[in-house]
Amino acid sequence: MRPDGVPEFAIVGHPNEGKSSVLSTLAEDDSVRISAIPGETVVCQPFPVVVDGREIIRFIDTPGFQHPREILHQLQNLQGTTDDIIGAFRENNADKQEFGQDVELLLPLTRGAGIIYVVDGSRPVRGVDRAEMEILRLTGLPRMAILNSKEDSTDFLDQWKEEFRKTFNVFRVFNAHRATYAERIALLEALKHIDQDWQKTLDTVIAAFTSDWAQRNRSSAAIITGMLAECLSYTIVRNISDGADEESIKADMRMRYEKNIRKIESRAHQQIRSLFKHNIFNYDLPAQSILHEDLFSESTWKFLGLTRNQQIAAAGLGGAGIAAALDAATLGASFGVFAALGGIAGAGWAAWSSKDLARTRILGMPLGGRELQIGPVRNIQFLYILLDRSLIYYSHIINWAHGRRDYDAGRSKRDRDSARVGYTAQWNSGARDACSAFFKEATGGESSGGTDAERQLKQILVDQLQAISNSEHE
Ligand SMILES: Nc1nc2c(ncn2[C@@H]2O[C@H](COP(=O)(O)OP(=O)(O)OP(=O)(O)O)[C@@H](O)[C@H]2O)c(=O)[nH]1
Ligand SMILES: [Mg+2]
Repeated sequence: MRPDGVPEFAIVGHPNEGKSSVLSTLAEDDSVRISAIPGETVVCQPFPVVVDGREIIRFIDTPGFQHPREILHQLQNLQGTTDDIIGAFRENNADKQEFGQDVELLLPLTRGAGIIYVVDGSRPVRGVDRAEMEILRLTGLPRMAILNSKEDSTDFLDQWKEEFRKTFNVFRVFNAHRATYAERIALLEALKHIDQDWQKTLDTVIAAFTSDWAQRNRSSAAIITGMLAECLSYTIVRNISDGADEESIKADMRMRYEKNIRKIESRAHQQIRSLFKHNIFNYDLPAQSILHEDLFSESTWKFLGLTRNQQIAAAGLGGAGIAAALDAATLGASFGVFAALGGIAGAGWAAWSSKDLARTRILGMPLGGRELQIGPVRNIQFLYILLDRSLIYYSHIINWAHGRRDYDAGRSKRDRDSARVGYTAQWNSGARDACSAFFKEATGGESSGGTDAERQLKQILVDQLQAISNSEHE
């Protein structure tokens, strides 16, 4: 622990094992330099974690060990001659160029930093690893080992665990590319046990992490409800003169209408992305994600939002007779029912209206032609689709480990064609009532800010977001 009371952890290990990746994920910092070429990190660099303007924990990125056997040998010789063998080693080798990185990486340990030792658990234990672990043991500092497997192989995990037992009182499997929020918290919980003196401070760190996360979820819920209100109430109005080509004007209005709604949605998603500190890299979503489909595509409307029966109920059609009739009418073509209910295929989800301008006068002159309006949204299914897309986006964002710089294809188990993929189909009738009330307000020209319906929907979202955070990703 540092004199300033901020717990400090040095992330150390062999070159190219994933030290910087682990740090990037733990500190939620995508500015950390990561590379497939060993020797990317050459100097120690602190990465503070700041919550509410206060630094609560600090991780130090360090270069990898270059000469672990030689360091160990020197440290063993220094034992008994001084209390500060690390300091003495650094002094003795300060001007030896080949030890430059070794001297550098040991610096935070002279300040009493806790140690997080990172190894790639998908390869076997070697002699140099044992030398490194022995060096760390000789420092006498609180330490934890992390198995970060770069490949899927688990053949060597037991070997590593056995080795760790000799030198570390705490070790964890932690995947820098796939760790979720829940796994980050679990790692911090484990870190508590490296030293009794650190327990209280780390409890404070965990509490700060958790409440910061809850705050981000509340902000996300507000962003989503705001986006919904904006999209649902959105309208475009245009005056058309007598004899104008109404069909092409309508097509043009529809295009602009959809484009602007896409923009409102995408802006909200980007806001969520930066809330979760993904600032630099614009990762691509997994190849099979339904989010690759356009908001207005048939697949989107088929796989997200309310189930067919829920839609029938929401449309007020009710009754087994109607359901059966629809079934018969749409046999073999499940999409048909969405059209029947004013779904995307019928393009009836947005209201068209027109007003005769013949009697409207400006400065005493009668106006000819008509006023055409598209919007607000008419089909409540659209609300659920926007909700599902936001929730799926949120789930990807929070599970994008910051240390991961690309998506490995084919990871997801979620099979888009075998099941519905949205969240809202699971919502109970209380939640759906809140959605209906919110929809009515937003599309009825009433303000949806600060109303009971808005507050209720926000709370439902906060609970849903927390549930997604606590669940295992795909
Ligand atoms: N698939 C996979 N690759 C990983 C993981 N962790 C690290 N890598 C990759 O391994 C390489 C090295 O990662 P770094 O985090 O830069 O490793 P480092 O230990 O900091 O390396 P130096 O700074 O060079 O000592 C990069 O190409 C990473 O993308 C992981 O959990 N899964
Ligand atoms: Mg590095």
